[in-house]
Order: sequence, then C-alpha cells, then structure tokens
Amino acid sequence: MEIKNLIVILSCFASSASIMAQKNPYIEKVYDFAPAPGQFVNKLPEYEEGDTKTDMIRKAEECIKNENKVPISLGAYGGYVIFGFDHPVANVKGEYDFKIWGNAFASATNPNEEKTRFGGNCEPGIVMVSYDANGNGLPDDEWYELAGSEYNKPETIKNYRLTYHKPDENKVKEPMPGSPYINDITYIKWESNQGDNGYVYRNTFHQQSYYPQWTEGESLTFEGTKLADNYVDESGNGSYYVQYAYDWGYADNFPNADERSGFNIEWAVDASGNPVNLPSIHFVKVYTGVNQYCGWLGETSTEISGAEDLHVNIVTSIDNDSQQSFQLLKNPVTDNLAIISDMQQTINIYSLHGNKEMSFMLESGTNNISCSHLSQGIHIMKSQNKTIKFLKQ
Ligand SMILES: [Ca+2]
Ligand SMILES: [Ca+2]
Ligand SMILES: [Ca+2]
Repeated sequence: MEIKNLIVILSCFASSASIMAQKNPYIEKVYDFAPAPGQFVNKLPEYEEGDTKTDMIRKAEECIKNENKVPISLGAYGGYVIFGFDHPVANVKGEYDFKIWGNAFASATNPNEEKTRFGGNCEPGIVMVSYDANGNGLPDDEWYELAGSEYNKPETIKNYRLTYHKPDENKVKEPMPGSPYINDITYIKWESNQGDNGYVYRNTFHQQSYYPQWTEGESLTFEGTKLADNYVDESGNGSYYVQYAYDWGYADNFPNADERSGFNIEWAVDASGNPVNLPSIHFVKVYTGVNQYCGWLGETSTEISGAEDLHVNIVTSIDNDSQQSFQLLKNPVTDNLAIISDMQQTINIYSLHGNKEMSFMLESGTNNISCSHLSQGIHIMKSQNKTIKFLKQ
C-alpha cells in the first residue's frame, strides 16, 4: 500500500475514534455562575476572601459536574448558571432529552393534596438552551427559552428586569415586628421595570453576607421571564408555607426521581415566542424564575446539583449536525439498527473505502433494520442530507 493511502485511512479512523469516544452524560463545564442575592449565596458554593468570578465559576463547576451532585444556589429572582456537556445533546422527538437535578421535595403533609398539585419545596427555575451556531465552543449564540407550562399564562411576565443594590453590611438592622427569625427587612433593596420594589430580607439562620461578594459595582441586574408566585401560606399565620410545583418545564420544581425533572428541547421558543426546531443543543442556562419571599423560609431560590443527557448513546452527525433527517438510536451491538426518521427516505451504508454495503428505505418513525451481514468496525450511513459514522461491535 502506498504511504499516501495509508495516511488517508488512518486519518479517517482518527476522526471516527473521536466521534465514538465515550460521552460524559453529565455536566462537563460551567461557563458562567451569577447568583442573585440570597441566604445561601456565598455558601453554596462557599466564597472565600479574595475569590474572583473565575474562582466561583470553578467552584460551581466542581459542585455540579459529573455525578458530584452538590447543590449550588442561584439566589433570588434572575440569578443564573450556564453549563454544557462534552457533546451536543440530541433532541429526540417526543422524548425528554435531558434532566436537571435540584433539591425540590414534597411537604411532609400536603394540605392541598385534593388539588392534585405537588406541594413542597418547589423553587422553579426557567431553563434556556443554546446551539453552538458559530462553532467556537462558547455560549455566545442565541438563547431559546424552554416554554414550560406557565409560558403563555397571562400572569407570566416577559422581559422582567430587576436590579438589586449592594447593601451596607454594617447598617442598623430593622427586624420584622413580631418575627423572631427575620432580623432585617431593609437589607438588600431591589426594584423592577414593572414598578414593583422591595427588599431581600436577612434572617437569623444565615449570618454571612447574602450579596455575591466577588461581584464588582454597586448593583446587579437580571432579566428574563418571571413566573407568578407559587407559594401558599397554608397556616394563614405565616408559620407554614408550601411552594407548589408548576405542571412541567422548570428546574428544581419536582424531585429528581420524578420524570418531570426532564426537559424536552422541542419546547424551545425564540425571543418572540415562536417555536424553533433545534436538532441538538450545546449549552443550558437556568435562572430563578419567581420573585417571592416566604416569611421565615426566606426568598425562593432555585438550587441545582447537576444535569444528565438522557440520550447519551445516540450517535450524532459529524458532517451536517443541523439536519435532523434521521437519528441512529444506538450503536449496533446486536445485529439491529434502530433508526428514527423524520420522513420516508433512502439510506445507504458504505464501508470506509466507499463501497456501498446496504441500501434501504426508512419509513417515518422508528425503523428496525437488520445489519447482520455488516462486518465489525466503522461504517458510514448517508441520507440525502446527513452523514454519520457508526461502529458495529
Ligand atoms: Ca425531545
Ligand atoms: Ca458559540
Ligand atoms: Ca431549591
């Protein structure tokens, strides 16, 4: 064999090997971490004197990457984290594509069980997704909100913008009259572009500063969609608050074991609310979606502790990832290929040397194709507008 041909074949295998490398189903990287003020801020994760924003992003990543499952707090309304996986997360039609772990849990007793709402410590975070359209590996592309169950409700406010002001940590505290727990009701002032304003209170349970200590400037501004309050003071006297789950589409809204902690990329909408068809996503942003204060429980803050790609075994396209004409559901370990197709179309399978090995018609939906006569190793599968490589084991 000539040297030149050998190099071509070796480079084919090298690029195929990177596609077939084991994908990490969990968070690989945190790109940004910007919590709003809150009682767990500077604690989840812990701020230490001198820490920069870069240090805090690294600490947040250590908490939520892989299966570490250490919660980080996003603080009050608008605080956010941006993370990504080591591969694009595929959008499989009609299925949850990834899940986000939080710390929502059920109330010991749920007084509103007859209302069939899940009640407990539900602190809904709004989820956005992004596709690395410019291919630079950074989340600097357009973001799309996953339109959850509340998205189109009249009480949901779009383009809500809230500014928090850096507090004087040495100011004289103003305790809430009659409350043994709330010891400063004029702690961190905020106002919004909707005309409402108030304070993030301080309570006796958390003594550290509630304002992110690594930030610069005298204020922090956050913007996004704001959900209606989800809490009910079930006691009527401020002693027992229940935060009720919204139906679907929010982080830290259902317990991790509940499938409704899953997210479907088909829910994505653009800034005008139009549905967008994303074949896969590279980045996820989560921000606290309510602006509410529950007495001694404090402000509602979304916590997250990780995320998981639910289709990690899907082989994604290398040559034309923007075309979602078909998806190979798993490597053909057995002698069957499971292929989901958007339409009726012809598929050809070639050897790495370009010899056609199989040709068949896909129907719209899931197709099971026998590939028992294919040899072990890498093959190329092509439709009119998509090419993938796959490994038969
Ligand atoms: Ca999906
Ligand atoms: Ca980018
Ligand atoms: Ca929480």
